[in-house]
Amino acid sequence: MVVQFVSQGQWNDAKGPMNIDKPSPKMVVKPDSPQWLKDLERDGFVVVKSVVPKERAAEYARQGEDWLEGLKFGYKRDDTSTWDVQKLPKHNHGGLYSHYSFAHAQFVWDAKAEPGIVDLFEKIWGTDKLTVSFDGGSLAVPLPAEQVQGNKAPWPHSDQSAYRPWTHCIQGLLNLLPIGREDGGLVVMKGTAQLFGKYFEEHKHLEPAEGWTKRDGYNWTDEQLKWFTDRGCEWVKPDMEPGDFVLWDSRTVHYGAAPMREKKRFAIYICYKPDEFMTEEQRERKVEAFKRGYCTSHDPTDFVIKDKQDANWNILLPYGTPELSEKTKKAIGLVPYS
Ligand SMILES: O=C(O)CCC(=O)C(=O)O
Ligand SMILES: [Fe+2]
Repeated sequence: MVVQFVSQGQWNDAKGPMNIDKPSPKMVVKPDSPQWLKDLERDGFVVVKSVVPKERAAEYARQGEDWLEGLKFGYKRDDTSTWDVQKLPKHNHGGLYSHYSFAHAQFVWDAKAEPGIVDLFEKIWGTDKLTVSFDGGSLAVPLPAEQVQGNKAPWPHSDQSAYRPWTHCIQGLLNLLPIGREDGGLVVMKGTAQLFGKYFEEHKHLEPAEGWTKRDGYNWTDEQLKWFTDRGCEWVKPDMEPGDFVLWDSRTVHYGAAPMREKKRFAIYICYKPDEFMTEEQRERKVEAFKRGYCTSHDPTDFVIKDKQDANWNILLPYGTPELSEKTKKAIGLVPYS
């Protein structure tokens, strides 16, 4: 079979890989489930403290610095004069990396294989047969506002199509550096996941002639967000320590705030879903994407390849191929679940 790659640039293509009619997995929440899982279901997000030991998370942050410096654009971790967009590899939103095979760096795979993290997703989905995403991460150093997409303005979005108003994907990120309310980091609007479907139901008249986008993404305007705040939703910017893990329903309105002050913000995006929801075609694409060193969107099953993976400025697998455990190889699709 010839593996078809559909890149993010083609997300709006109705024939894209979004498989709107495909079934979605269900979260397994019972009366005796852990509190964090009940909170995730109720609020659309949750911060789980100390999922990874602090020292190990701090080590991933150091390895993130090695990764940035090792690409030799001129950035030096301790020299603020090099904290400049010209001296950093190409990224989005002030430090979001989805090129240079970020997803396949050894430290990223080591983080994705952290037992505490895998355990969270096993509890969410009630299975240990999971498939993993190749999404990127944030190695955001403080940059002048004019060097950051949108001058560091919020970019509120959901990572799900209006045609999928139910739970379809739970996203996650491992936080690597201490961050407070005023620093860069994930900002979420609590309560929006549960109202996502109602919003589109009540606003059918706003549906464009060509329909809502079928890509798993939706950018919100301030005016639209007022509808949510009028119904009790509120912005939350959690304080986080290295090793804390945030989970959020892809319907939840969120964005990654760029560092506003002197502190860096490092995080690795990590997402697992039940393997049984992946088609054979998706598995073949995923394995091929792994071999090529491509980064994908966050959804481990209905993923798209990030734009411009084969651009002449991009370097695939700059540090070689990662070493993986048997369990991770299964989550990639390299080794079958028996
Ligand atoms: O950087 C962040 O915290 C958020 C990035 C984001 O929107 C995502 O991973 O879906
Ligand atoms: Fe997002």
